Amino acid sequence: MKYILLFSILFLTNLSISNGQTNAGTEVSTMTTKFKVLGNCGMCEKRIEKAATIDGVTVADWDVDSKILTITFDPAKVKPSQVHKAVAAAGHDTEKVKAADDVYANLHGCCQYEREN
Ligand SMILES: [Cu+2]
Repeated sequence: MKYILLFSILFLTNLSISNGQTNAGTEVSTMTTKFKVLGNCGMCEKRIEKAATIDGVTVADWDVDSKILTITFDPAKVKPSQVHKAVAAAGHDTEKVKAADDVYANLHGCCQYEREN
């Protein structure tokens, strides 16, 4: 009986150590989200994607037809709300954050999209 108990303890100990080792690897996990950003053309696309690529954002892709911005980001480094702010600061209204009127007014003529209220 003693031996069985000792063996069980050793077995359980080994098991937990090997589990600890398999979990020790550091993986960077990213998340992807989409939201609407207003804009018109290819120039807007470049401006929006550049503005959205702040620290922690690995991919930013805006679609001119659907007006949807897709971002892939590291949630440990950046929150989507920060990307909304960065895009709005470049002159483009997002679902959550509106660009300042003077920044919008300074956009190239063809980029002055119709604003929603
Ligand atoms: Cu444009």
